[in-house]
Amino acid sequence: MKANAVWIIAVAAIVAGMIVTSSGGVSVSEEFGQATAASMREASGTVFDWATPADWIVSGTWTLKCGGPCASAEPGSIKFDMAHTMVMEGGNASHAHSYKDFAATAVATEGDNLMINGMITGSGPVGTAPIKIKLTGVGGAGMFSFELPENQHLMGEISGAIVESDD
Ligand SMILES: [Cu+2]
Repeated sequence: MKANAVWIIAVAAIVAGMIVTSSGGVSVSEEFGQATAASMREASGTVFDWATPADWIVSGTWTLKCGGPCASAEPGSIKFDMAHTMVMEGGNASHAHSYKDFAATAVATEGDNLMINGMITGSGPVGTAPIKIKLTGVGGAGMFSFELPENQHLMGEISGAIVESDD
């Protein structure tokens, strides 16, 4: 009986050690594949916000691919795509915009935030315009926003979420 008890304690100790070792080595950020503002190479997510001057509901998706860490990427290697619908309260005047030919001019990081400025061409009355893209809280419950500061069709900062980000 005594020998069996020792054997059981020894096995239990080994199993407990294996459990501690296997769970102790993986950090939460690695397990979920989330990037930091400094290491992030690509991200994608949603746009969902109100826009002025009319009461437009803007809803869509975006994708950012930097071909390396965005924070240190050459502006020429940064690809950004976006498409969204615009619909007035009550479901009127529904239409869509797609964007192409993004050309980054500046990239900056500040803590968990990543800012990219550039030019983009949006379909319809958006046209070719400067765009400011902001990813805040990269690595956590991150937010996305864009602004077309010189555009009259889609005014103000339009927000959304970072759904996925990868190193
Ligand atoms: Cu529109």
